[in-house]
Amino acid sequence: MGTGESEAFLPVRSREVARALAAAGAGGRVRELAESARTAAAAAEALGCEVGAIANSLVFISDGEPVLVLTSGRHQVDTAALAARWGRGALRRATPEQVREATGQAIGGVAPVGHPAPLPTLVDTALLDYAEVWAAGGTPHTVFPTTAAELVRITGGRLLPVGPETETERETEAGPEPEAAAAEPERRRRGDGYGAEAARG
Ligand code: 5CA
Repeated sequence: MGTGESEAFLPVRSREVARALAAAGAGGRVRELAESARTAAAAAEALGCEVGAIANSLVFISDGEPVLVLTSGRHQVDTAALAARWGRGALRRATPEQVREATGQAIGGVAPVGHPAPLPTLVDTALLDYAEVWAAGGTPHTVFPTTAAELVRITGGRLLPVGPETETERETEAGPEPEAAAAEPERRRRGDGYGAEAARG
C-alpha cells in the first residue's frame, strides 16, 4: 500500500509512521483529528469509540532498554505482574526524554511503529476484545485504525495480559512470585500503572 496523497500533508512524525505501516502491509491509514487526542479518553471521544479500543503506546525501561507496551485504554498496566509474565526485569516508566530517544516521538503521540529502531513490544490481550482498535500516529493529533493481531504482526510483538494477575495465575506455580502478588494492591493504590492515567487524561 503506497503513501496516499493525503498523507503528504501529515506532520513529519506521522509520515514516518505511515511509511512504516505501508512497509509492513498494514491495512489502515494515518489520519489527522481536528481535536488533540493526547490521552486514551480524548482519542475515544474524538473517534466515538470505546476507550478500551484505544491502544496506548507506553514506553517502559526494563533491563536497561526501552520496551513498548501497547495497552488497552480501559485499564492500567500492572508492571510487576507483566514483568513476571513477560520474563523481564522490573518495568519502570520512561522519562519524556527516554520516550523521545527511543521512539523519535513525544508523549501523547507515541505510535506502535515508526521508531528509529524497533523496540521489544508487548500487545495487551484486552485489545482482542475489539474488532477495530486505534493507535496514535506519531503526534497527539493523528491516529490509525488497526487490530490486536495486526499490531502483533507489524511490531513483531508478543500478546500477553497486562492487568493484575488472574485467579489461575495465583493458583498455579507458573504464576508470578508470591511477593509480587502481595505487593500488587499497594501498587494499585499508588497508581503507577500507566494506562489509568491515560484513561483519566
Ligand atoms: N494519543 C493517545 C492515544 S491515541 C496517547 O498517546 N495515549 S498514551 O497513553 O499513549 O500517552 C499518554 C501517556 O503518557 C499516559 O499514559 C501518561 O501516563 C504518559 N505520560 C504523561 N506524562 C508523562 C511523563 N511526564 N513521563 C512519562 N510518561 C508520561
